[in-house]
Amino acid sequence: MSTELRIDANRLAARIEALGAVGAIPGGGVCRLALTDEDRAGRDLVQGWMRELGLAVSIDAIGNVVGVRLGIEPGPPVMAGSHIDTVRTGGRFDGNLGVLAGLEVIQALNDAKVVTRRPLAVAFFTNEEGARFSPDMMGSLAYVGGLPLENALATVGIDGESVGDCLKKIGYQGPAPCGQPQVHAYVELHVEQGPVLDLEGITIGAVEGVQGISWTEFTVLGLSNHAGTTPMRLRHDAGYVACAIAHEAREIARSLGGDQVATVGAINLSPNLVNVIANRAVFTVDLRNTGEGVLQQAERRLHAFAGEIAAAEGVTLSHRVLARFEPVSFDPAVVALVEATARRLGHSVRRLPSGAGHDAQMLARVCPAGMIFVPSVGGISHNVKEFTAASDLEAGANVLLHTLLALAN
Ligand code: HGY
Ligand code: MN
Ligand code: MN
Repeated sequence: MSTELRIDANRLAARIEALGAVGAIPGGGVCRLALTDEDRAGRDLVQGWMRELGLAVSIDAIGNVVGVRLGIEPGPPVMAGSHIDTVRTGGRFDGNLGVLAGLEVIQALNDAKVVTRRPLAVAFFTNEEGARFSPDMMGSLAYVGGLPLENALATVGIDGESVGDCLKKIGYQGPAPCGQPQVHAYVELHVEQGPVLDLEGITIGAVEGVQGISWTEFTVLGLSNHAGTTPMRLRHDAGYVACAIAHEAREIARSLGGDQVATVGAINLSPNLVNVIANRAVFTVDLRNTGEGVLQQAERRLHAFAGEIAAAEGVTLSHRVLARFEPVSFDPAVVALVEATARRLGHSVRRLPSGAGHDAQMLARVCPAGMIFVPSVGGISHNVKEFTAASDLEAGANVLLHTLLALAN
């Protein structure tokens, strides 16, 4: 009977549209930075859908929201989840798809009056993006006990506000302890956000794991001076040092090759004026690699270069780690189940690693976890142009439905 079970693609599309209207920005994208009013509005909308579907909803102390559907037997649920916070120039699918497809699975089971042996749950985790408050995957990391709650609440974001204050302001500092309910198994449907599936014309990705992530914020302090009167030999130019390190980050990625990536996404100079030598530069370097050893090599080279160029320019350099996660491998049985389910439903499928971080990499610390990818057209994401074809959204949600059914029965 269950092999005929399918999700309702139009209902899923309607919810993606409705959630995409919350914090909508020109070009078809979304801006719902974690713990902002837009995030609250998105949370309220999704929580309302959870309740309409009969889920028992709990909100924990870091604002993670979990809706549980009873099974025939009590016990830890099989969970589908992701995030609904976005980067400032987000697409409508990043994170949102995994949560809304989870709700669509629940509604399809409700319509078919199918009750699973184990309970099912749908969750969205707080601040997966890490764009406002570091690290990324903060809520799911706290959920699995990888980050003490008080540290998470005390974290100050890029605009000077703390997680705890913002959580209170939007009314999502919940009563449930982090980590409840415990999870039997976790599956996350997500857009690939990279070019692989789209380029190869493959519908489903059976994700084998997530690459290592290293986020560092550097602060360079130099000496402001006149851009016209100061001879080059007398300069202590924070802007020059920041740009030199940014260039070196790219050089390191080029020379290491393979999976190594490097990004300087945020850079602030002060006083940031055309005719004043910058006395202060604050910027971030995002390094990632599927291999922990090579990632550490990249980090060593970056810090060695930064130290040398700072000494040569006579500026002071400090840094702080914003996020550092080693590569994660998903449970081989879950990866195989995703692959087999995709095949059984008649979809092309291949295994691949995830270039992006995901909540699934945190849940993998406490239960068997895996991910299902669907193609991102042109590999575009963290960009309002992010797009996935309706047929691929439907395929991914059906693979999620049957993967969850297999794990829950
Ligand atoms: O940065 C990431 O990989 C994710 O979008 N948080
Ligand atoms: Mn995401
Ligand atoms: Mn993202």
